[in-house]
Amino acid sequence: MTITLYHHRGACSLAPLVALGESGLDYRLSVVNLAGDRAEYLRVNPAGKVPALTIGDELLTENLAILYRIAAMAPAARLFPDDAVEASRQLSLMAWFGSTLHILRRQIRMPLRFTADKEAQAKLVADGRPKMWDALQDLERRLGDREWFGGARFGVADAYALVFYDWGLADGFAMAELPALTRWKGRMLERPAVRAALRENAGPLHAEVAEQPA
Ligand SMILES: N[C@@H](CCC(=O)N[C@@H](CS)C(=O)NCC(=O)O)C(=O)O
Repeated sequence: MTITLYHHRGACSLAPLVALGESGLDYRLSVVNLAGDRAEYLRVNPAGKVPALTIGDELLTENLAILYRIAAMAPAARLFPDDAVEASRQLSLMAWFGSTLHILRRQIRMPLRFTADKEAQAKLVADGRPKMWDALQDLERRLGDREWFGGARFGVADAYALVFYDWGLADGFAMAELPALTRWKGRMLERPAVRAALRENAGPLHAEVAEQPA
């Protein structure tokens, strides 16, 4: 069955791109340009958002579900815990990524999604930036002294967290002031699949790996 990931460079679809690389699964990458004509992509995913994963004729959307599915399709890669307690903690973390970090990012980068009122948009951005910084500091605390968001080993939660680290850099937050995340980012960039995914992306981490040998 053909697996295809639909990705927009610089978008949250970086997470499944990293996860697919780590999984060892065979997949096709389809890079879409959400800033351009979406007509063709809307035939694949009528919601028009990325990521989308197609598995044969099936369309799967939402990062949380896509990451879980990639891990389930590649059990040997051990990208998601088998243990129910640890699995529930990972789901809690990734649900927070989607419900809080991602929505704050939308607030500060796409306030038009919330209101057409220009003054209200400026207020959303101004109010959202300190909240985003608080959330990034929370991300730092959640990692704490663990090596990986995935727990004892790298997992799909790490692939997802990389999106918010990269966006933090892109949005001018002082990521270097977050020591645990900075060390984790160094470990992430040592992984060949992470570097390969970042080469297909856009943004600060893309620029960092683009200069390095594969
Ligand atoms: N909850 C969805 C969010 C997907 C999402 O909003 N993706 C953004 C890119 S990061 C997108 O496609 N934006 C285009 C749009 O909203 O039109 C998920 O986690 O997969």
